Amino acid sequence: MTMESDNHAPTDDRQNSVDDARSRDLRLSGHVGFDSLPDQLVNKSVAQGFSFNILCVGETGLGKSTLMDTLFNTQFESSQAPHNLPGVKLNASTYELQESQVRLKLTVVNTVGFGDQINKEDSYKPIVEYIDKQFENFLQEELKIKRALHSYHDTRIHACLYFIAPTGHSLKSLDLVTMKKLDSKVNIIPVIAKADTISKSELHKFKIKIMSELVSNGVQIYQFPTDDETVSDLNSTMNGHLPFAVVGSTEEVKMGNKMVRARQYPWGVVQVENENHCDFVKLREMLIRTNMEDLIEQTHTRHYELYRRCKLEEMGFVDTSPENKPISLQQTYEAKRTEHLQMLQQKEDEMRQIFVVRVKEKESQLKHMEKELHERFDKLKRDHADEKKQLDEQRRQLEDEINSFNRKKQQAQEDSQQAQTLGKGKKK
Ligand SMILES: Nc1nc2c(ncn2[C@@H]2O[C@H](COP(=O)(O)OP(=O)(O)OP(=O)(O)O)[C@@H](O)[C@H]2O)c(=O)[nH]1
Ligand SMILES: [Mg+2]
Repeated sequence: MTMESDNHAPTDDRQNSVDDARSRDLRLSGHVGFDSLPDQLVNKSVAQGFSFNILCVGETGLGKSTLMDTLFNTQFESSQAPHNLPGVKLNASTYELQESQVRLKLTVVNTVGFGDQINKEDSYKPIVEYIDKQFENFLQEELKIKRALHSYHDTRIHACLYFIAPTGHSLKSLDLVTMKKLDSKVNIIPVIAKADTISKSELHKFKIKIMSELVSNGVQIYQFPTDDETVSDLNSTMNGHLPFAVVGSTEEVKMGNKMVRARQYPWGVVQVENENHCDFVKLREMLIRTNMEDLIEQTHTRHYELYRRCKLEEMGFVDTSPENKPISLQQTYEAKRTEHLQMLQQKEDEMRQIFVVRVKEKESQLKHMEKELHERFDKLKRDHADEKKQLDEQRRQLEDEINSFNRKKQQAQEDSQQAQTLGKGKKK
């Protein structure tokens, strides 16, 4: 056993980095027991059970449900989708499966009506929305004060089986657009559906064509991991077989003295689990038996991480300041809070100013109106006085006229009386 001694009293800084700097290899003198940690982990995981979620994207009637039934050797509930739906819908069903002691909560999500619309421009949207919604649900659970992640039913999509129609030509633009939109959100495993309908040589060319189209369009499909040396050879060989050409069938046919799952034709039998007939076994091996855990891990560490990062950045959280100094969540929160309060204060001030301006405006308007009223009143008073003056004048003139008329009338009367008296005197 080797032990280094350090007599220097550690400073605070050194204390912080002390764990890394001082970690030393020690040999144990006897059995301690922490070598059971992996077993403890396995037992705990087995007791907890596992969740796995598969999304099947593909045109109506391409054999999605049949392949799922074939892969899990069971009969999931499914019904034929009509071809006249106005848009794409997603249909999720969850099942509890058990094999030996291992419980698996499996969710199968199917696209319904995919590829059936005349305008397929928005076909990818419901799929992207569904995937994002599952990420969002997980993020919300993670951000809760009282989290229950150990009992949380994780519905994030771990694998997306993308069903390509066995045309033998090339990928449709719908396939390329959809895969491009999904590749940063989910592990895509492309499969050529109903591969029994295409000849061997055509299939070979078709596979090469598909892969080159995916590469030239920058579509990232899931690569089986090659870093773990126990499976690196198998996985790298399988990466070379992508996209898997699959055949599904729940029908059993007698071959020799064994019943095998197959599709029977007038000219022969296509055996689902025969590697010379199709890649079904390869798909099952890769998806379920070798890389299920990696698919779950990649979903969490790559796709969910990206969603989480974008979402938190959108909300204004950052890890480093513009000066490249680390910022804690609390600092960001405090800064955001101060910013928010300042904004509120600013808004309040602005509103107060606007209020004051409005009051002033109203006041001056009222004053102006009052002034106008006064002016009108004064004018009316003046007009009234003028009118009165005029009327007085007219009355005076009238009175003068009446007086002069009366005088004239009296004069006339006096004159006529005089004339009468004079006339009588002459007659006599
Ligand atoms: N030739 C061939 N036919 C298949 C294969 N898989 C399924 N079929 C047939 O294709 C038809 C549709 O299969 P489904 O599994 O219902 O297809 P689906 O994609 O789930 O259809 P929807 O859910 O209605 O969109 C059925 O008649 C199947 O028997 C296959 O690998 N090869
Ligand atoms: Mg179906």
